[in-house]
Amino acid sequence: MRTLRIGVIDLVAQGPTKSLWARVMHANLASIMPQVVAAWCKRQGHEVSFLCYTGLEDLATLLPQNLDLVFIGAFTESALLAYALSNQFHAQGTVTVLGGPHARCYPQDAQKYFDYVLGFTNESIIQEVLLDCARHSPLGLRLSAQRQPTHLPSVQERWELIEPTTKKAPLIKMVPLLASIGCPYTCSFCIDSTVPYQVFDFEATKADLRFLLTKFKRPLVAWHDPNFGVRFDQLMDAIDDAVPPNRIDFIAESSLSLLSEPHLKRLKHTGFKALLPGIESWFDLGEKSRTGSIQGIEKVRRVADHVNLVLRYIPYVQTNFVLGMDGDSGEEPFSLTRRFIDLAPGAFPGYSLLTAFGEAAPLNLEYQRDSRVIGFPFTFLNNNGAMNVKPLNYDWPEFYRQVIDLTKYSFSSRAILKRITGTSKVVPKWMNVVRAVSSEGYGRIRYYGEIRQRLLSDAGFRDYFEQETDILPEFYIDRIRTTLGRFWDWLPEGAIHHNPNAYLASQVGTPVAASDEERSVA
Ligand code: B12
Ligand code: SF4
Repeated sequence: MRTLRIGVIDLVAQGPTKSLWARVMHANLASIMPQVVAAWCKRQGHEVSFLCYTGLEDLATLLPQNLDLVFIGAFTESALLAYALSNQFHAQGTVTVLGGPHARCYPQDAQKYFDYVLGFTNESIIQEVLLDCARHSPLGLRLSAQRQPTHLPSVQERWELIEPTTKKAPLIKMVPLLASIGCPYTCSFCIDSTVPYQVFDFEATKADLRFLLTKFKRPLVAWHDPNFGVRFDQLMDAIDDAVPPNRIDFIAESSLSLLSEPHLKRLKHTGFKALLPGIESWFDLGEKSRTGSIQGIEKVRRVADHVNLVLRYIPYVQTNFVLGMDGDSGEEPFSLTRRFIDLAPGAFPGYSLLTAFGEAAPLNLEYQRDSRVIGFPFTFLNNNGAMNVKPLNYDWPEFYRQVIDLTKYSFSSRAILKRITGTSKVVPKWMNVVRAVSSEGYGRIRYYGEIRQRLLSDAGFRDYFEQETDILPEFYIDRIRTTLGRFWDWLPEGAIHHNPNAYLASQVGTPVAASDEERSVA
């Protein structure tokens, strides 16, 4: 096979930006898989250029002009940038491949703009793409392994890709790692609810951690495991075997059900500094927060006690909530969350608007069957730019009123002050304030306020939310144009729109073209 000139782009940004958040944090949000794909291509002897695009780089000059093939990793919020880039690369004769959350969630749409759209990706899938390396039009090929990969190239092998990315982060420098993949829980809204839990080889994890100790005085590791520590003792034994106590700072997403006091003691001893447990709802998903069938105020008290316990051991805690779930109705879910903020003032509340990401989760089929999914452009599908599921128990202005009140309460001066006193260390205190006064806190209050105002005053805007028209309000088109900057000119015709019910259509046997069928490779 001839040596290919390959580019791999990890899209962290949605377009060019100079924001402070992008400068400080974007490089810390880099994904692992684009590095893995680049390493697999190198193993095959190809010439590989790698770029983590944080929005600050000049994409045109950083990658060679005459690439044979380019891999792009993208979340749905960056999908339109990915489509524009693919279009630009096609114009130069480069074959394009999309992987990552967007490819998994919206494969039918992505096929229109890429030559290959990858689901679960292992080394053989990449080899297959490299061997074929051809334009596929009008629909790209969908390829997926039958399961998630069982091993990944080591940090040492990927170091030449990791190092330039961490260098872009001026203050905090996180290195992402994965000790496991999938999840044994079955939260019906989650992409991992149907992905079997599997642990990577503990010896490989140990080797990665030992290697990082040779590269940083005090490494900061962000575990990307969907649910860290399911096989808690074995994993912690492995970490403790490789790393002296408290020599590496760790961050992880974990469910409260895994965070018992003995586990917390151990996590503290090992060096865990931040945990992000999901609470999601006061009326649903009790198994995640160890509250079983308990709901409402009783659940609030239990969870607040538990989170306060976590805060005694771990300096930074973010509690994640999903707003607008079907189990919620009226004022109560929001007032309960306000109560929780009073009872556990040290935790940073992370809010997501209910979002059905294409075929991510089984629950999305139900929403599509009930015609409740709205085709907001991908740019806004990041858990807060738009809620693309029509709420079951709220009308839109009322829902946004509740969300705005809750956000204001969460980031009021009083709550910020209580959060400062409720956290023990300087960096967490600082992080809590910055996040509250930045786009995440104050910025969202402004944004949601504008949406609500338009819902009340602009009939066309409201009609779009009520699914009475497909005409996308100018407001959204303007924002996409601003977000994409110079890439707007490369956005393929029609890319702003997608079929919000494509998942359902694929399930009920809508006829598909031959190249539309997904081929599974073991
Ligand atoms: C860890 C994680 C994060 C981390 C790390 C993100 C990162 N850059 O990887 C942090 C906390 C930073 C994060 C942030 C966000 N996240 Co997140 N995150 C996850 C989580 C929990 C695990 C994902 C993971 O790494 N799995 C392990 C990998 C190996 O498996 P995988 O993702 O299935 O990938 C496979 C294939 O997709 C493919 N693949 C993946 N990438 C690539 C790239 C290429 C080039 C190729 C060829 C293949 C390929 O290979 C893998 C192996 O088969 C998932 C939820 C979950 N339970 O899975 C959400 C999830 C991915 N996040 C999500 C979202 C929405 C976000 C945010 C937009 C939230 C926000 N508002 O800030 C941001 C976006 C950040 C960004 N732009 O980079 C959504 C994505 C939905 C979508 N279609 O876009 C998910 C699915 C959660 C959800 N709400 O359902 N997230
Ligand atoms: S515990 Fe977390 S990762 Fe696991 S299925 Fe539920 S939401 Fe998904």
